[in-house]
Amino acid sequence: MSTLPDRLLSMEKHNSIFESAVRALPLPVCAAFGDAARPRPVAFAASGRVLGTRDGAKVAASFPDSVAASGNAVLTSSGINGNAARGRRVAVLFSGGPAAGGHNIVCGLKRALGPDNTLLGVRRGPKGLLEGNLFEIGDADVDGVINTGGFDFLGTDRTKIKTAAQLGQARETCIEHRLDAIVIIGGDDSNTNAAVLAEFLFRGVKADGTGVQVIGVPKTIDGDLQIGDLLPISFGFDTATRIYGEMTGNLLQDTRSSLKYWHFIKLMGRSASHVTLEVALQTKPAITLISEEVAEKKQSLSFIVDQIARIVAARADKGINHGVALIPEGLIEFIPEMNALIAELNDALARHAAEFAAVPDAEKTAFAASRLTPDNARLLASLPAYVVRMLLAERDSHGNLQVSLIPTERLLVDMVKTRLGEIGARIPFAAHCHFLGYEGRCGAPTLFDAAYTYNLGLTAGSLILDGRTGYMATVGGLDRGGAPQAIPLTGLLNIERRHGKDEFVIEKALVRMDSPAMRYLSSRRAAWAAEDLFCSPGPRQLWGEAARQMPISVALNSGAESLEFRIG
Ligand code: FBP
Repeated sequence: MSTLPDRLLSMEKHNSIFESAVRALPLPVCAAFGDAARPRPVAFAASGRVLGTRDGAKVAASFPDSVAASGNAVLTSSGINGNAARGRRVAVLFSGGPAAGGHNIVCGLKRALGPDNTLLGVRRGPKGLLEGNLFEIGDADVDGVINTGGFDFLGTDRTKIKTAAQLGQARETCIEHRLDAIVIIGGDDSNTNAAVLAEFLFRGVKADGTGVQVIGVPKTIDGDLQIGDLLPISFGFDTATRIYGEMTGNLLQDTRSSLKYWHFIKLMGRSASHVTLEVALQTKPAITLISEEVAEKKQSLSFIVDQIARIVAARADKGINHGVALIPEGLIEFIPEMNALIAELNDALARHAAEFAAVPDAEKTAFAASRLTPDNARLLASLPAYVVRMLLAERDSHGNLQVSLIPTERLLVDMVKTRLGEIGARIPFAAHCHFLGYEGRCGAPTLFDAAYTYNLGLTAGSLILDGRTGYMATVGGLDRGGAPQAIPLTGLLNIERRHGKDEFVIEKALVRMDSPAMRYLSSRRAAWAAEDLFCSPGPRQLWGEAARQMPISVALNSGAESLEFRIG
């Protein structure tokens, strides 16, 4: 009989009671794949729906092989593939920030490929592909990671495969490892990369002159990779928002229990506010800022502070000296005057990079200010040192400001405090700041994400065995049983000016003011500010009624009749 210390020892390396239990969790599959216990790959046919963008002609000129092959037609399943390819060697990689459910894509892919094909994992993301860092994935490997969170099985990174040299390296890896296909699991940029790679590898890689297939899979907790009804949400969003929702709910419960604190919570999502919107819909806090609304209504920093101070004061009048404010991570870049300042700073710092690096720390702010227009220099001088430090900090590998490092929540608390002082009345305002970000990216997937990603893996594998390339694997009809489908990547590309250059991109989907989810928030926000109407979504569940919930914003925006998702 084993002792308790033995039992504890046996739980090391991903064998907690929970992890062991979730590995046995059965996953539903779309009816198209047949029996859930032995899903089979499907074949695809054009659905009659053709995609096009405003830059379609330029896309066709730069991606001739891909566009000629797909005709930019969306594909849907035409039934079990009785003629599925065999002997294929397929590589899979993660790209960008982690998102819950990634491991299940690898599992679904392995199941779809079956014993007649070989699945290889690429370690450390796109960089690993360039370096040829691959290993064969066995059945035991996928059994060990199914339904677990994180990307740690393979690792990830943010390398973009863009230059001729990088494309050449990727081709070398394909030749060295005799690859027939690559699956790239990533966000908007990574799927753009997948389109570029699909075109580059379309032909002439193998000795017989044929190419290597490339399939993208849509990932990001930020929720900013959406394509109408074809892709209502990327995977990882549900898990992240449920984790933040639980934590926000707990804080709301604390505010009403201890009756003395405000909590300003910044939520991850560097460009879009989908995460913040979803957490607001789940928890109903007193204040929710939405970056896209701030930009659209051209709200200044001072206006935002005023609005918050007014709500704090009105609640204080009723004896409510507590509350929660939700703040999107990317807010600062959406405030018009801050956006102008950041844009000018980006240019100035890039132009004077060497000089700036040589300037002593104490003189960096003055140096930067001297390179700005008077308005921007004044704005920079008005900001607290802890914000200025981050505004001047090193850009990320793509030249972007690292917004997650800017303590916007602290800036707002400090400014609201000052504004309340100016109002005159002695309004109690004790505030704590939080940043909920990394906590949500690697949690064990919700049932929604676990089932969704397993089916995405089955879809990606099916596309490969059906000989397709240049598509994004998706699953449609998530409230109606689910159906495998494929979106031609070239049908999503547009041209955007980035860092002074025209680039093909898949545009980020921002929160739209006229979306049903945003309209719902707008209709309830005043009531949630006036009194405590919050609710606590609780911990995410994998069994029972609460397990079957899909994101509220996704249900609202897709016109679903309930919050229940249905796959299989
Ligand atoms: P992806 O777009 O790659 O999915 O990553 C999104 C994100 O989680 C953002 O919300 C956040 O700003 C960023 O990653 C942080 O990235 P890093 O891991 O590089 O700190």
